[in-house]
Amino acid sequence: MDHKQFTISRRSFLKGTAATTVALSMGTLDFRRWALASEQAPVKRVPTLCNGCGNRCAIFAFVKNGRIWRIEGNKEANGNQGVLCPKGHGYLHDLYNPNRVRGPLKRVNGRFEPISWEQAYKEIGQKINTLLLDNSPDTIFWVNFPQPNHAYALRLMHAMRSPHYFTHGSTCYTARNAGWNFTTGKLPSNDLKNARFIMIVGRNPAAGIDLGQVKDIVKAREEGAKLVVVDPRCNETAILADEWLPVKPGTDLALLLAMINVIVEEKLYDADFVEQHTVGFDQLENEIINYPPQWAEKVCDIPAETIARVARQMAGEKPRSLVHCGYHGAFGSQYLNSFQTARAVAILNSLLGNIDRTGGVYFAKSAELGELQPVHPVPEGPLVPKADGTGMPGRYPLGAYGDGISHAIPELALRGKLKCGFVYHNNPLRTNPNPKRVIAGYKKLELLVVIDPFLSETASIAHYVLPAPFYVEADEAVDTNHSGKQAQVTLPQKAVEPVFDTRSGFQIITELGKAMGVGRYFNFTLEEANELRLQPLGVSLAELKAKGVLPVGEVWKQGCGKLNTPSGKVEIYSATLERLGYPPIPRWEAPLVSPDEEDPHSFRLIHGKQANHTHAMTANTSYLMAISHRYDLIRLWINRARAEKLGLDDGDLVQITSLVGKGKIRVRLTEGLHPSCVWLPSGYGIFSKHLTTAYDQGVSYNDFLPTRFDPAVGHAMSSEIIVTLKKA
Ligand SMILES: Nc1nc2c(c(=O)[nH]1)N[C@H]1C(S)=C(S)[C@@H](COP(=O)(O)OP(=O)(O)OC[C@H]3O[C@@H](n4cnc5c(=O)[nH]c(N)nc54)[C@H](O)[C@@H]3O)O[C@H]1N2
Ligand SMILES: Nc1nc2c(c(=O)[nH]1)N[C@H]1C(S)=C(S)[C@@H](COP(=O)(O)OP(=O)(O)OC[C@H]3O[C@@H](n4cnc5c(=O)[nH]c(N)nc54)[C@H](O)[C@@H]3O)O[C@H]1N2
Ligand code: SF4
Ligand SMILES: [Mo]
Repeated sequence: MDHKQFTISRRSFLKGTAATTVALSMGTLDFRRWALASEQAPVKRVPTLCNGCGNRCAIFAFVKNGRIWRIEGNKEANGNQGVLCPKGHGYLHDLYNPNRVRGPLKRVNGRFEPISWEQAYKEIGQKINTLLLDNSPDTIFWVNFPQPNHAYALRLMHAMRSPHYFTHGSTCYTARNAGWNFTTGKLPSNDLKNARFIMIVGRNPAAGIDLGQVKDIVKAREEGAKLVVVDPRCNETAILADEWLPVKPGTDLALLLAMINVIVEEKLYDADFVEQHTVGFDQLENEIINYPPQWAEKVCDIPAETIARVARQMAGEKPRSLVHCGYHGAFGSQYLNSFQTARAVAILNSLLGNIDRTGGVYFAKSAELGELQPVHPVPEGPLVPKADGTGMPGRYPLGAYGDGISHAIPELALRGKLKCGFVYHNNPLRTNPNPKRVIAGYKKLELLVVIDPFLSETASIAHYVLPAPFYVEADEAVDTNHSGKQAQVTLPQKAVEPVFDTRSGFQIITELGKAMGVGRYFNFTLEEANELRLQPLGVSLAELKAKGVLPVGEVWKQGCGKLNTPSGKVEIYSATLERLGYPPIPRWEAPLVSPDEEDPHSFRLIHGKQANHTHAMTANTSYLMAISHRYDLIRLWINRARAEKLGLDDGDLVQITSLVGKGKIRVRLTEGLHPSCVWLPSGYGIFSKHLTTAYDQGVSYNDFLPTRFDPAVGHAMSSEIIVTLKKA
């Protein structure tokens, strides 16, 4: 929607939601009173993890007189290396956001009413048991943002004998992961700091923030490394680069195949590595002759000489040369060819001989937590496979079974396969494609329970909302996400008393287990579970509580060993893919849809992160939204020459229309974008009226994206959108 003037007024900050009930604890929420009382108060420093995004940077929370005062990065952590981003600082203040859910809620005649935790659990448990009298156990599901806490959510689904545990993977990374898994058996990390040459394809760590990666890139650049950024848009990481390659969106595969062509034809590859650690190079040689740079130039719009020059530069620095493993932007879950693009990235790296090498891509050390058994029994587990078809021949055989295809949940609900669900740290109504369809699907459920600190779009239609604590209010399960040259374990810890009537995620999951009749699998406390999980790592919970981050296990050493693929080597040629009916060697595959080149109004809609927002989750954080308004960030990027053909000036309002959606937004004219597309920041378009700061600001790419499933992996293909643009 149109840009509105924005100021953080004390009135809007303190205005609560209609649904909230428990009175504000003014002792904690009134800044002035707190500031006066805390002037002389001692400062407590608590190590914990930021929850402003999935990076979960290690931090210290500084607490004064019961209130969080500021946070600081923990230098020991692999991931953030002592620094924090604006989202982390800004999101912290949502602890005191009056829009928070203040106690359990039940929807009665379309309105939320406060109820006690005990009543909520009792009613949810009874409803599920009644539903299960008529339906099989696999009609229950749980979907969440992947976090260690959720080992217990998976346990809950398994205790209920349902296979239906999902993450957001199908809208984020499943094509990238599958491409790597089918090629090297595992997803590597990037040893950016030690690289001499880095090419990044549609990954933007400077705004799709990864703080450690940005630090490493800066360090490598200081040591003389070259950086090439491939992106239809001159993104924030390109600012650090030697060269920006403005690729036509959806055609990175052509660019990569042509680079492979140059490296193979000119024999610039690491012959020893290829000989010892790969299978299928001969077949690659036969296929790759079809993709010379002159061919690629016509497909991807990067000049043939540039492709050849960059390929030679890259090979010249091998093995301390890498193509970034990717994440979301170009081939996480975007295009029909994303899986093949990820394969091409993996193969190009292997030709550089850089797999598990310093300055290349390496298999980071990640902590392997212990199990709860034999002390606590393992649930019997599901009786049938997932209904979404992940990992099944004939359905989505390349999909990740553990993640499932969460954007299929609405379809499964509409078909009556799912009847009852739990949504935890996930907001499918806003983060899944095609909201009308998602709303129809989730509304069809006979029971929807949402666990969230806020009344998100999804929470707004739930039967029950269980208020999650804000991250600094609760102790949770030990975390392992700070992988690196040496594995680390980390601990999300409570720094302040809960402001509202919330319970920890761990407590909610285990208490739901008890209410749902499977309490025998949840007879442990968080403390006991955390201790059991740390046991094989040789570190104590007490030590972890004090430090926040602890290194565990051996330090990584370079050298490619036996890989976790059927051949034990890099599978340039994959017999598994051949057996499943997919190209065993990457070959060109066009994106599913393309804009009409004859129509000046037709564009591909692409999107991406801005540094001050996480998904659509922080749009309601007033400090972060203030940055958006201050710098006029809620705008659609459009190539200047194309905008002028449509009679558009900078800041004009346009109408965007796709097969499934319509919306209005102001434009930003730029030379820094490929002319075939428009680019939308992905952090806006909140339509939950309970989120008073974010409501009705901007639009979301999901508004325009039809419900699609990549035929092999099942991901959302979230940049396969053609829109028409008209001046509004
Ligand atoms: N600020 C911020 N940081 C985040 C997050 C966040 O929401 N906000 N989320 C975290 C999460 S969950 C993720 S998955 C990562 C995502 O991190 P990234 O993968 O870096 O995320 P994006 O910004 O979606 O995409 C990166 C770039 O891909 C470009 N792109 C789009 N289409 C194409 C294409 O066809 N080809 C090429 N070459 N480039 C293309 C976009 O213009 C964008 O600049 O960020 C993490 N960090
Ligand atoms: N519109 C839009 N859609 C997207 C993206 C985007 O940038 N914009 N990005 C895509 C990508 S890369 C990803 S990874 C997915 C992510 O999408 P989702 O997995 O849906 O995650 P988020 O949007 O980050 O957060 C969802 C909800 O978690 C709640 N939450 C925050 N902290 C907690 C907590 O501690 N406990 C609990 N229980 N809840 C909490 C937030 O209030 C929010 O309502 O979305 C994909 N789809
Ligand atoms: S990147 Fe920023 S928001 Fe994400 S965890 Fe780190 S500090 Fe928090
Ligand atoms: Mo993501």
